[in-house]
Parts: sequence; structure tokens; C-alpha cells
Amino acid sequence: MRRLDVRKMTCLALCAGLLLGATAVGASEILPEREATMSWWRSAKFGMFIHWGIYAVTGGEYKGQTLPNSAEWMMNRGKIPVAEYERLAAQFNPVGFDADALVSLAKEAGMRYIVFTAKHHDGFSMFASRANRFNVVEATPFKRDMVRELAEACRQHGLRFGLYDSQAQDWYHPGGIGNTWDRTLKRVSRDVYVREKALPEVRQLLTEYGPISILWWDTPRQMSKEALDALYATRFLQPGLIINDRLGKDYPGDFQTFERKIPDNPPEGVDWEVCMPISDSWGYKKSDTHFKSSDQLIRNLVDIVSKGGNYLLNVSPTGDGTLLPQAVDRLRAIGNWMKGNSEAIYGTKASPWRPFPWGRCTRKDTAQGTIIYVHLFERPDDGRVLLPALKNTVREARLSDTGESVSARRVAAGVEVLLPAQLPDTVVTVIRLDLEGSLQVNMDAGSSVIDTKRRTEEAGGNVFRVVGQGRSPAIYLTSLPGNSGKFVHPGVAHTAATFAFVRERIAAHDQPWWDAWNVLRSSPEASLSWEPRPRAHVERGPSNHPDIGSSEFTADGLAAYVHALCWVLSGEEAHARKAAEILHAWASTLESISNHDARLLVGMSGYQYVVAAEIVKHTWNGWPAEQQKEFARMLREIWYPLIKDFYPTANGNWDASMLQTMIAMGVFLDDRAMFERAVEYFLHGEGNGAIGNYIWPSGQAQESGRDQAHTQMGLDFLAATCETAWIQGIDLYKALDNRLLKGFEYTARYNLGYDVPYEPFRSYRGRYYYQSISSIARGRLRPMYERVYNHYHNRRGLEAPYTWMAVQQLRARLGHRGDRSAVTNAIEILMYADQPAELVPGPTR
Ligand code: FHN
Repeated sequence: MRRLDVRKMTCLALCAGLLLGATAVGASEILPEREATMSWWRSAKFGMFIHWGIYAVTGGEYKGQTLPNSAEWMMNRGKIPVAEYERLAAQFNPVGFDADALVSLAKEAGMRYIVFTAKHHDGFSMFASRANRFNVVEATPFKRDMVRELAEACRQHGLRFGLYDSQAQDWYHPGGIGNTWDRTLKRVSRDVYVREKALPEVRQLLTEYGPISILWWDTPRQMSKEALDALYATRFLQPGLIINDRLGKDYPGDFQTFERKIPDNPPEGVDWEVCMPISDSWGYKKSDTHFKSSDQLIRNLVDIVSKGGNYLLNVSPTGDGTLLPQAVDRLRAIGNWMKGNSEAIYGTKASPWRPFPWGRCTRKDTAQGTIIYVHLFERPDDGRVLLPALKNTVREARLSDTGESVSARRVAAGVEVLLPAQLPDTVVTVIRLDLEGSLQVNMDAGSSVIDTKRRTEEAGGNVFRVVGQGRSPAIYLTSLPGNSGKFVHPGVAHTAATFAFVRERIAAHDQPWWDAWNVLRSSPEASLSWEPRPRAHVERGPSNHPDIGSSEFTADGLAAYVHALCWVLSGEEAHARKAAEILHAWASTLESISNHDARLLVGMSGYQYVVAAEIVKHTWNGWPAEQQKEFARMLREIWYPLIKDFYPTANGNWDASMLQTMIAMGVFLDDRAMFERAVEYFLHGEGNGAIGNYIWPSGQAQESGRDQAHTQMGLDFLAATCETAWIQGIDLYKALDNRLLKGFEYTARYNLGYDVPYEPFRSYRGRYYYQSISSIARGRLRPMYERVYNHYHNRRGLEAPYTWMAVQQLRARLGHRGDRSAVTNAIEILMYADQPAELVPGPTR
């Protein structure tokens, strides 16, 4: 935008304070100057978010009670009337507040900008608002203008300063959105609220506090176009002001926001930022002791920056104006790390590769060539890391912190860095590679395998693959065990070693296996008189209405699985025959599965058929080859077309169900591409069932706000996917820092009756929005915890206290009459309880 236009818009913005008639300004109109405006923000990478308000007086407690959600939601969650909430202001006297100290601390941590909550949803203004007497200067004994003090301190210390404003929600003003509980409010329209309060406050903030670099809108809501246009136009009151994307859907802003969660597939070609509280709550909450570790915070920063985003880390001053020591310590620890490594953060660009299991990369393009920063979270056992498909010559390689040299060389598959015997920094060690010329990563590799045989030798048995991705391809690296890509059989859900182990436990009448075995054996599904009820055309409508053969399909799948287990654990061939009979009955009859829930049905129940088929095929020689072929044909021709594209916008248990079946089918059919499709979607899929979309870092799941039954289903299916992958040498369990475990811990904890934090959750493409955690089906534990406890605790030695409690409850429930999930509980205990760590070895690295 040219200068003249800026002046025009400034004038427009000023007028907008009186009229709500300002014209909308599309983002495209300001594009020419946008690059210059964004450049400091892009290079800054790290900022401090500060949530602070009068709720800090009680630390988010109301009448001595801890309320759900973050503390700044106290007024809403406690349904506190305005007149009562107002009285808190009289107690707000944070004499320990020292803007200079806080800004210095942010600077010490390596943060380059600050965003402060000038006005949050409660309607209290943390500055001397002329439009709202409910403000820190007029309504509190403290009487100091926080915005002014922070703005001044930022200027002194050279940090950029930004302001947060809740433009739509205001629980104090009678025209603000959100206060549904205080009947004494004499309602006025939203436009009146914008005219009387929102707009004048934003105008004041942007004109009376010196340079403001960011305006951080929050919680867009339905408002008139005039109101939104007027609010939007205020951006021209400050030259170079950057705004986020939360004013409204027609106002995309300068950068996209992600909350709490680091995206696995960050948006391409747009600027973005992840905001995240340092503990659970945004505002200071007495009961919140869940501080993220400094290691985690440093790795979060690296992860985000490696994907091209910024990290806005939130801190929460207490009622006395200071930060808790836990927060201060963490900020200092980050600062210490930044001292030696900040060059690998500031001014860098996204990595050309997808995340590696061992760490991340960032990059700089300079006049002298290209710099790649290799951020190591862990040292692979063979002491090497490969930067796949990298073609540049390495001029120099050294530790970024100490400058010590490191060895790096070109190999056929890319550039290989040989690591020191011990990484000097156990959190993140950074190696700087100076490369000749501009970056050359040969993405033409597409989905091709890079000389796997040679690479296998070089990597001591591990096969590395490079896969192209999307329009501007990134690549990821997986390691497979040194078996030249062959699958382990039987290798869906269980292995031969597991069968041998369980057989021994049963023979010795050891618990809990012995009881579980007896429950399984005496179940109706284990009866040799079970008669399959196949149909040519199955229909499953929404929520199983209509149910034309769908329940029979499900019941027969479970029966096939039970018979396969009975055979392999007892050696009684009649069970193998029965399993094969059920599989064949369906394979020779089924022609179609249709209606709304068709793919969900294949996802949920197809899995059991495939586990049964895998066991029968690889442990019994009586299943006729022709029948096996027919079964395989059913999988490929009828099931696979239904599930191959998943259902990204549905609740995540749909995708998850299809993942478990698809990965199982890949193994059974020896179809590497099918198997990989599931692995890829689990890690990087766009929909709700991909690991990072289904489970947030806090452990909250996409369906936690829906009900506990579906949440557990989704988790169960993801666990089944991980187990088959593990058997085949790929560790999906550890994806995103053991994200699956976090989901299990969170869900077990809530279902066992404990409180958990919850953030409103919008699903992929916004189809579902769950505002609070749902207690529907709370406490009804699904038999799914043994397998996950076995993996994380028995194999990996990690703590999983809530998962363990769930395991104990489910063991205690084994065989209870009237328990609809008696058989699946028995299978879970029998096949996954207390296994020795090495029983199913998993990936070789
Ligand atoms: O409701 C708010 C919440 O209190 C907090 O301010 C976060 C920060 O991004 N934004 C809203 C939820 O999206």
C-alpha cells in the first residue's frame, strides 16, 4: 500500500470510532508492504504471551472452588454476576509487578516480542481505558497502567510490543458476547458494544502507547460486517502493525494462529504462530502445577521453528504481580540454551525435511551459501544422522555452541553427519553445516527408494526411505529393520513369540492369563457351533441405522478372531477350521458394503477378520490356497476402496479405525504400499485421526468433548495401528514424544474420576467444536489399556500411572456377568499383559 493509501485508511479508522460504516479492506490491498512489515516477525521466532487480569487475585478459584478451564475463564465458569466480579478489582494490588524485570526476563529467555492481554473476555481493561471505568487505573488500589509500563519497558529493552484484545466476547458490557448467566444485565446490541467500548479502546491502545507491533484479536464471533470492518480498519492507526487471523473468517490477518498444538502439517506459504501456555492455564491458576519441562519447551521451540513458525509462549503473573519460580526457572533455562544456539533459531527458515526421529533442522540462505542447523534431540545408536537427498558439498561442520569440528560427508543417499560419542547438550545439541551454494535437495526422488540395498549396508542394516510430499515437498525418514522390506508373519497384532509366551502362562495356570483364557474359551464366540451369517450386500447407515447385516459382520469378525486365538493357544484344530470357515463364508458371499457408515464398519470390524486371517494363514496349513485368495480379493476389491481415502473431516475414530484395518491388510497382503499409506496417514494425515490431530500434547483427544466411549474407541484403534507397526519395525508409538501415551493417560485419568484440563477443540476444517469435556460414558473403561501399558511401561520403562490404574480395574472386571465387552477384555489381558520387554523386539533403532 502506498503512503497516501495509509493516510486514507488512517482517516477511515478514526472515523470508524463514530460510525460503524468503514469499508472493508482486503488483505490483498496491503500486500506490497507486507513483506517489509513481516520481516522482523519472521526472523524473531520467539515471543512472550502474558495473560493477566483480576482473576489472578484468587488464582482462578471461586468461593474456594477450583473451576474447570483456564483461570481467565473464572467469571464464565463460576457464572459470577457482574456486580460480584467487579468487587475483585478492589483486591487487585500486584505491588510486586515490575515491567522492567519481566521484559528483561523475556529478553534473557531469547524472546523478541511480547503480547499482553490489554482486555480479555471478562471485560476488565489492564490500562487506563477511557471507554471502560472497570479498568486497572480507576477500579483497583494499584492504579498503575500496565500497558504503559510494559510498552515502555519493551522500548527500553528493544523488544517489540503487541496487545491482545478480546474484540467480541465481553462478559461485563451488556452488548458484549458471552455472558449468558447474569440476568441483571440490561442487554444492548453488539454494535453498541463495539461503538462504546471495543472500538474506542482499540483506538486508544493504538494511538496513545507509542509503537505497537502486533494486535492479537481473539475468539471471533458473529458480529455485523460494519462492526468488523471498523475494527479491522484500526490496523492502519499504526504503521507496520501486524494482526493475527482471529478477527473473523473474512479477515485472514497477517499470520495464522495455532493454539497449544504444534501442527504436524503446517500451512504452506503463510506465516503462522503457535501460542501455548507454559503450564496448563493461560491465566494464573493456583491449582495448576503442570509446568512443561524446560527440555520440552526448548524442543517445542526447535520443532516449531524447524517447520517455519513462531512460538508465543505464555506466562501468567500471579495476584502479586510476579511470576512463579517454576516459570522463571524455565525461561532462564531456555535462555541458557539460546545463548549458545540462538543463531540456529533467529532468522532461519523451515527445514526442507519433515521431522526426523532424532531431531529437527533449520536453515539459512546466505550470500556465501547455505547453512543447515542440525538439532539433535537424541543420538542414534550408530552415531550418525543422514540428511537425505542433500546434494551440496559440505564446507564445514561444527558444534554451534562450542565451535568444535564435527565430521560430515557426502554419501550416496545425501549428507551424513558423524556424531561425537556423547552429545554435549542432552536437550538439543546443534551442529552447524556450512554448505556450498544454494540448497539442493533432490526431491525428484519422489516416492522412490534411494538405493535401499547400498544404504542398508551403510546404515548397518537399516533401510532408509525418502518420500516426496505435497506441492513443495518435504521429506521424512523412517527406519525399517534390516529385513529388506519383508514383513514379519504372523505379524498383525501378535507374533509367534507372543503365542508361545501366552501358551506357557496358560500351561502354568499363571494369572492373569489363566482366568482370561477361561473367559475367552467359555465365551459364545468360542463355541464350535458358531454359525457365520454372511450377506452379499451389507448396509450400515448413520449410527448403524439401517443395520442390514452390519451387526452380523461385526459379530462374525470377533468370532473368527476368538477361534484363531483358541487354535493357536490350545492347538485344537477344530478352532482353526472354524476360523477359516467364518473367513471364507464372508469372502465367498460379500459383494458390497454400503450406506453412510460403510467405511467405519470396515475400519472397526475388518481389523478382527484380518488378525484372524493372519494367524490362520501363518500357523495352520489347512486353509486352502483358493480360499486365501478369495479372502485377499475381498480385502482388495471390496474393503480397500472404501477405506483408502479415510474420512478426514469425520470424528477421528473413523480415520483411526481405518488405520488399524489398513495397516493390518498391508501386512496380510504383503502390500508395502498399503502398509505405508497407513503409516504416512498416522504420522502426517490431514484428518482428525492422524496422531497429532487426534491427540493434543496435553493428552486431550479430539473427541474428549464428545463422549468418552468414542474417545476411547479412537485411542484403541490408534494403539492397534501402533502395535502392528511396531511388530513390523516402525515405532509409531513414539511419534510426537509418545503422544499416544499422553492420550491414554489423560483419558484414563478423566475416566477414573480425576480432573483434567480442557481446551475448546475445533476439529479438522471446523466440522466439530467441543467446548468442554464430556462426561457422557465417563468411567466406562474400554478394554484397551493393557497393550499400551505393556508397550510404554514394560518395553520402554516409562511411567503410565493412570493407564496402570485402568488396567487394574479392567483386570478386576474380567468375566463379570453382563459385561458386554467380556470377550475383548479377555483378549486384551491374555495377549498383552505383563510381557517381557524383549518379547516383541520392534524397531532395531
Ligand atoms: O478463550 C481464550 C483463552 O482464554 C486464551 O486467551 C487463548 C489464547 O489463545 N485464546 C482463547 C481461546 O482460543
